[in-house]
Amino acid sequence: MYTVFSEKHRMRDSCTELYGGEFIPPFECPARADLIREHIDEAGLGEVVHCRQHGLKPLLRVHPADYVRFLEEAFEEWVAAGFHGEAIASCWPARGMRSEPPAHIDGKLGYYAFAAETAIDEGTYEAARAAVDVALTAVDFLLRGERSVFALCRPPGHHAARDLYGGYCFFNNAAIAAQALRDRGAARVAILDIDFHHGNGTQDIFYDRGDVLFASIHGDPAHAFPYFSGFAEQTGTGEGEGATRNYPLPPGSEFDAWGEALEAALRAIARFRAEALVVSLGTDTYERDPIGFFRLRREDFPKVGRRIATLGLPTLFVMEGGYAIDELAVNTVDILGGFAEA
Ligand code: SP5
Ligand code: ZN
Repeated sequence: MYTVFSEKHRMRDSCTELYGGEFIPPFECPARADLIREHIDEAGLGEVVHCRQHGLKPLLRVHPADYVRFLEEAFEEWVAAGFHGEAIASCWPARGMRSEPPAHIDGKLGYYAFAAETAIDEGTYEAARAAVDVALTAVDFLLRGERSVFALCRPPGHHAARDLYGGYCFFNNAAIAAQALRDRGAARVAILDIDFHHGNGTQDIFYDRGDVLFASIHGDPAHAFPYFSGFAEQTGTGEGEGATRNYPLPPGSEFDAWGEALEAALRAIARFRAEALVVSLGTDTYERDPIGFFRLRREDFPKVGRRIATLGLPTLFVMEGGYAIDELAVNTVDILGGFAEA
C-alpha cells in the first residue's frame, strides 16, 4: 500500500491545548505523524511518496472562501491585535445571539470555532493546506487503479465542518477527498469513520446528500467530545435521509461490541453500493489512549483492517486521531497491514 506524506505537517506545532482548565502540550503533536511515517518502513507496508499541490479548487468544493481566508489570516490578525499567546476562541454566538463574523479577530475566532481546546499558531494554515494536498494526492493514486492508499494527514480533519474548526481539525481532509472522488467519477462514495470521536464535521457536510454515505462508530456523545453530535437518531435529511449512520458506544466498550458496530456499518456501506470507500482512520479507540474511553487491544487492529477489506472497494485511508504516542504507530499500521494482507 502506498502512503502519501508531507513534512509540512510539522508546521502544525501549537504549544497550548485547553484541557481540564489547564494549558497543556497538545495531544495532537508532530511526533504522531513522524512516528507513523517511520513505522511504515519498519513494518514494510510499502512506498512512501510526497504529496503534490492541488490548489484551492478541490478544497473550496467543501469549505467556503471566507473560512479559508479566516484561517490563512487568523494568526497574523491575532498578533496584530496585540495578543501574545496562540489564537484561541473565548466567546461564541450562542443561543439567541446573532451569528455573523465580527471585525475583531477575537470575535472571528468564536464565530469560526466550535471548541476552545484547539489553538491556532503561525504554521497552522500551511500545515492544514498540506494535509489536504496529502489527501488529494492519495485520491490521484486511487483513481490510477490502486486498491488502497494511506493519506498520512496531519492535522486531522473529521471535526471540521464547512466553516467550523475545532477538535484539532481545520480542513476536512476526508470530506474533501470524498468530494474529489465524486467530482472525478465515483457515483456513490462511503465514508467509514472509526476514530474514537464522532466525525461531526463530515456528518454535517454530507447530511442532506444521498450520494455520500457517512457511517461512524464513536464514544456516546452523552459522555464524549464533541457532545452535541453523533446520536443514533441522526440519520440524514432530505435526499440524505438514511445516508448517515451513527453507532455510539458507551464507556469501556471492548472489541466485541465495537466489532458488532463495525459489521453493522459495513452492511450499510455494502447496501449503499458505494464505488469507493474513504476511511477516517483514528486509533484513539485503543485501551490506553489518553482521551478515548474504548478498550480496543493491540491484537484487535489487524482484524479491523481485514474486516474493512471484505467490502472489496477501492479504499482511501485518511489519518485522523490517536494519542497513545508509544503504540499509535503500531496500531495504525496494523489496521493498514490487516487490510493489505486480506
Ligand atoms: C481528531 C481527534 O481525535 N480530535 C479529538 C479532539 C478532542 N478534544 C477534546 C478532548 C477532551 C477530552 N476529554 C477527555 C477526558 C479524558 N479523561
Ligand atoms: Zn479522535
